[in-house]
Amino acid sequence: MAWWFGIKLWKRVFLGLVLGVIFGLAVSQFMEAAAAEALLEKVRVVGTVFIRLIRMIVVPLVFFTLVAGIYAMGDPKKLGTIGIKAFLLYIFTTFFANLIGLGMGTLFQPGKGVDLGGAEPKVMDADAPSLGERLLSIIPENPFAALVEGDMLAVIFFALLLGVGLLMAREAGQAAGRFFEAGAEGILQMTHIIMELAPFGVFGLIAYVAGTQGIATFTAILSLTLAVYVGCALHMLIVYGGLVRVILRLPFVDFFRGILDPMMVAYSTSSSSATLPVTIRAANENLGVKKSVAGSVLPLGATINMDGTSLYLGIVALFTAQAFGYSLEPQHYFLIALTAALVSIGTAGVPSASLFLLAIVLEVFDVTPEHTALVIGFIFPFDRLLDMMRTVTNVTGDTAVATAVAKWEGELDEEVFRAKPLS
Ligand code: DAS
Repeated sequence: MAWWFGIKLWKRVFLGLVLGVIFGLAVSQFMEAAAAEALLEKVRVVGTVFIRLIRMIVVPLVFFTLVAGIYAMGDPKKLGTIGIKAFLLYIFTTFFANLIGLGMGTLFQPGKGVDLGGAEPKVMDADAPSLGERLLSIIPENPFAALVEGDMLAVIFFALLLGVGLLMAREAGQAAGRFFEAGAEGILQMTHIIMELAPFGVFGLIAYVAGTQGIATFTAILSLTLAVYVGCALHMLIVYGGLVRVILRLPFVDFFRGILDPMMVAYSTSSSSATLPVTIRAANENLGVKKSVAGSVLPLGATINMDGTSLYLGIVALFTAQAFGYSLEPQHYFLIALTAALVSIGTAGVPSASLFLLAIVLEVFDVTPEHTALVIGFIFPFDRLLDMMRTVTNVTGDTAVATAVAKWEGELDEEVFRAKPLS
């Protein structure tokens, strides 16, 4: 068995992913439907166990690493500069994500000639909170309720303030600061244990998706899938690769090699927040991003920085205009980009979260509620495929911003960045 642990973790996870696709497609091709569904449900259980385990540590991890991260800064003013630099980089990278998204939507014309008439209309839940309500809910009325409900934005807001409070308490805050640092370390170590299950969990998740969605999904929305996959790949290579290589003067390959684990987990779970423990561990242990930055910028990014989502929403908006024949004026493109960026800030880091906020973007060029329901109904069965790629992009963007902020703040250990990842 030692040989198994001798293989790098990301290779084991990748093996799980590839075998999962092969197994899922084989089962759906060669077994009769009911038996195949029953078998895939059983295999999926391993994936569900894995997802529950990493979800279990997300809220305590974010709370402990954020308080410990702020406390490790030693100076509340540092939080300000780190926050401002991170936020400016979020805007900078999202701007390019929107350009690429609208470019892909125009280039691939994914909606041309697509007949959505047969789709089962899907109306989003009318009581979804508006963007304004969502932004106001960042301030928790009861932080313990926010922790229990896993309301990430509220947990982040409270943890930021608590960290600053402990810093201002000086000696009186030391014991608590150390408590949160120890707690964060302990929970991060739990990630190591949980990640040993990743290859099997990813196998179960992907086998189910491949077996139930099958190759047919690709053909049904091939051009939409291609537009999203090519757009996300270009964004990651050019924008994040360019940020790391050209602006930070750091080796491009070492960056992507250092985040293969979180990229695999993001692709398999389609959830930025479920991937967060792996993202924090990889940024800290493989890229040398110190805890003060990894513990503050990454939880924030996993919640409000979603370039893949913004890129995807732009493409789906053009898909809708092409499929139903809405003519777009130049200002519509700008408004689609702006709204997609805002919606991506409000998107939760969970599977298919942004698909149900699509209506906000489609309102920009007065898409009828019927057409909106038809588009969501058409994409929903396949959205997992698109969500996997946009979530990888979201997580990669968070890590690129954390690396940049750490480098600019002198909180990046370049020795570690350039070294081969250990696990
Ligand atoms: N799946 C979301 C995430 O976790 C992104 C989305 O739904 O667009 O990042």
